[in-house]
Amino acid sequence: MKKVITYGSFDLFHEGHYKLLQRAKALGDYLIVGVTTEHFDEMRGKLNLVDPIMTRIQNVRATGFADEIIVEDHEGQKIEDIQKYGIDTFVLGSDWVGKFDYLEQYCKVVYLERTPNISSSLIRKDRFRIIRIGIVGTGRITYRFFSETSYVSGAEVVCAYNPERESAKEFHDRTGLKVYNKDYEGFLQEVDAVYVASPNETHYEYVKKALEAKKHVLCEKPMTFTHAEALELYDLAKEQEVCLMEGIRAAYLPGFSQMLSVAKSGRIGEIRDVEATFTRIGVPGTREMSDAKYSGAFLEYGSYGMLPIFKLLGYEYEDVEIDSILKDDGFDTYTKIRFRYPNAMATAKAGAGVKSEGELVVAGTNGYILVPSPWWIMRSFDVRYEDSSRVDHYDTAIGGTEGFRYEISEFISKINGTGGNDYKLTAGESIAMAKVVEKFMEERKKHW
Ligand code: C2G
Repeated sequence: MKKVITYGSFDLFHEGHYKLLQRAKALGDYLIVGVTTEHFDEMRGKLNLVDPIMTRIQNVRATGFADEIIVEDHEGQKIEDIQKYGIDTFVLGSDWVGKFDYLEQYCKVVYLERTPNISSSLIRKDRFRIIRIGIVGTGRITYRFFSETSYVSGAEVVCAYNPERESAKEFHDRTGLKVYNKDYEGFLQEVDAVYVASPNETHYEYVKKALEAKKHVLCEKPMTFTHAEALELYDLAKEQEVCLMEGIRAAYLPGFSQMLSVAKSGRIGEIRDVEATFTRIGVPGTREMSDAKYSGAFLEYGSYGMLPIFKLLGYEYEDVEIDSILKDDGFDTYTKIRFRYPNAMATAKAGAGVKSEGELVVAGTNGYILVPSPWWIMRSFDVRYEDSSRVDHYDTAIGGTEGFRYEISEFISKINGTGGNDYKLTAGESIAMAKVVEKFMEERKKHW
């Protein structure tokens, strides 16, 4: 008898799950399905689960494909199960390609093609539904977005759009997803929400069209180059009753929220200064290292620095000054943005092709907060005082390498109306950033 095993959360049970179980069963005579516990999902960093384990087990059972259902509750259990049950084939969907190759020493490992565009037939239409996401642009970041979505229950990337044929083909070859070349409207019809990660100068148009088609939008920063455009897009989103979110990843990390609440609790007294640095030496020739018109240090990384400043001091500053070191063609390799508030100062430093310590320091009248580099992937921070022997240390775990999944999870909970207010990054903060972006663009224009 040939035994097959597969695992999953099987939350919001849908067609993709059904087809996977069906094909897994067909690979042998006896199928064992491991359903994850809430605790295990939390441990492996899977976010947004809705159904309790009993419901998820019942849904798997109802397919009739599973001969036996077990519970997966700890790391390393897959190896134990394979040996315990005498498994011949381990099966998982193609979103996990390569991740379980290490099991090949115990049994055959098969990755089955994921069901690319899950239809609504099996999707619950009541409380929550699966949000079908389309990706606009197919650059490097979108591969990470795609794989991190596997860790967010209730979200599925179903297709992509990119007019550049080569990049589109590569994305299709690597993910199996349908990629639209021309028909943006047709692409929009297939999805509930879009993630816009196209070149900066195209964000506004893509976002606007998506909002007009009543699609929820998560857009990479900077969303627009002008204050008026940002206002217009947020107004449009409101009118169309859809979510619009700017993708400044650091804003959505659990550690960032914790740091903000410690800073605002009065522990360090009154805040007098915020200094945030984000620098990167990227690959020469890439857009973020060479596009003098729509990229550079400020446009790529400036929003990160403005984030803690606006969160901690608000955006009613008295004055802002932007100072850049420009190359001959106008590309800013290093930019400092200085804000003056009635009782505080703040500086955001951004570098593209310049490297500095990527830390965040919040200075107060009783002490200071130090977030070590890279502060935008916040894993820990210290509260320090005049007495240098006193240090309060905070550790905050994040799932995945950069915490992309928290941003996606926030997007999904907002769409489902479970995310509460948009306090993590408000429309007001995002619009205020656009105002600074506009000032930067205006000043740089003078260079030409
Ligand atoms: N799946 C699919 N098509 C989809 C969505 C999911 O084929 N459109 C597959 C997944 O690849 C996985 C199974 O359905 O093999 C269950 O998916 P999830 O419930 O999302 O579980 P997952 O997080 O993939 O669990 O130990 C747990 C496993 O490692 C993976």
